[in-house]
Amino acid sequence: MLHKVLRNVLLILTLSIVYIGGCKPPKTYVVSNDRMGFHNAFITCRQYGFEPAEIHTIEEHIMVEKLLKHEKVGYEHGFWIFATNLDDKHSYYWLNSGRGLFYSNFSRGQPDNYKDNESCLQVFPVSSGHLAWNDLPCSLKMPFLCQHYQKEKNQETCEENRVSNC
Ligand SMILES: [Ca+2]
Repeated sequence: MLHKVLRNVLLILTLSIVYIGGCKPPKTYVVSNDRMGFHNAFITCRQYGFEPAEIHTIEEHIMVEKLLKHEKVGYEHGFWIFATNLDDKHSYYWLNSGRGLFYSNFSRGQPDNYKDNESCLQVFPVSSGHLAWNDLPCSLKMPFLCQHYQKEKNQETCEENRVSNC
């Protein structure tokens, strides 16, 4: 009986790994150096044919760090990422997907809602090679990040695996 339960648990774990590691197409981030407010930037990502960028994991945060080579430190050298708390001042969420911030990487003391006027998130250089998150007024004009999912050559196979395995 116990063996049967353990075998079923292992099967579920294995299928979860297939789904996460094998079926999800890789995400790529894209930088736009056009400076605009948060909402215009959000729309512009879509006009480019991309999604507004979201950072859901430490691995994705590191991807962004590798992408944004920088020499200068400070929030004025940051990029919009698309989380906001405009709906609920106590809770940030990703505007495109509607997901909560299950992962975050805020700079020390942030988000501070400075002058009760900060509801949109940026990622900015805090030291050489490292980025952190900060809340800012949504009207500030800043470069921004978009994202897209790469379609792999074997995506049809991947879709078939998802139907049969997941
Ligand atoms: Ca802030």
